[in-house]
Amino acid sequence: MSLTHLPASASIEEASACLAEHGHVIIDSLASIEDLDHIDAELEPWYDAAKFGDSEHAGLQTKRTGALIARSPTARKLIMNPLVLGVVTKALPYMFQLGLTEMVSVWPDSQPQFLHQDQSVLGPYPFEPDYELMITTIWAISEFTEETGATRVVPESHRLGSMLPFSDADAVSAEMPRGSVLILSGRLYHGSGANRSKQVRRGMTIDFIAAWLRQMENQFLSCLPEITRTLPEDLLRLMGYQVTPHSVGRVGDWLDPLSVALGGEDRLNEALLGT
Ligand SMILES: O=C(O)CCC(=O)C(=O)O
Ligand SMILES: [Fe+2]
Repeated sequence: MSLTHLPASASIEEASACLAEHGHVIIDSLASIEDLDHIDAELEPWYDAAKFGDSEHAGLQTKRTGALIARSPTARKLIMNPLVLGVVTKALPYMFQLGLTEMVSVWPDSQPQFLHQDQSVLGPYPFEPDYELMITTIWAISEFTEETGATRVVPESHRLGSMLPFSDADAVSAEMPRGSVLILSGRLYHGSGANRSKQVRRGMTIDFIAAWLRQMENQFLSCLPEITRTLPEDLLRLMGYQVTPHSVGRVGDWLDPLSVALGGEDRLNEALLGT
């Protein structure tokens, strides 16, 4: 079975239809090579500093670098990509937020990661097989081929339920050129491949989750206040500085977290203590 690719000119409706039907869609060459090179340069100091995973699930030959909003201004641009956000808006219509920003660097001689659903990080709840809570996006910062350890995907597995034991033979490698993005349902089984090449494979994972869920990477503390105050409001809302239509996320006396965050410590003092 082959995976579904669309060109960068695809519409939100086309990409959303593929995601709903197949549980995934790949948008080829959506980001410019220049942006990818900037991301690599901005994150270079953090790449080697990261430790290898301490379990087979995390990947014994895999390094994970988080806090990408704080560390990489160019990553913010990819996070705010209008086509991707349009697709996520359709998949998670009752408001969503960032759940995780993480560069996944799969080093040579790695083992394949076990096939899993990303929504399993939320815990072993009896999730409805048809209800979407999470959309994962994986940007190919380096080239994704079967040899470099491209993410492996079990097509159509998003409606089959949780905790299923898929085998390597069920999975297809998401081969894609640099700058492409693989968009996955949080219910779709997938895992990184074995890197048999000589280069490190870099995939930038950006997860989006329903706005009422707890973030895997706490966005409020993963970005320093002095950086937070320089960010555009739409990115801040995505980080969680927003109130859901049912008023989850408010501060103190029904205040909007965005105004409190942008106002700094003085605004917080005034809002909470009246001083
Ligand atoms: O980087 C990849 O290819 C996928 C990693 C992954 O699925 C995960 O760690 O949850
Ligand atoms: Fe995953």
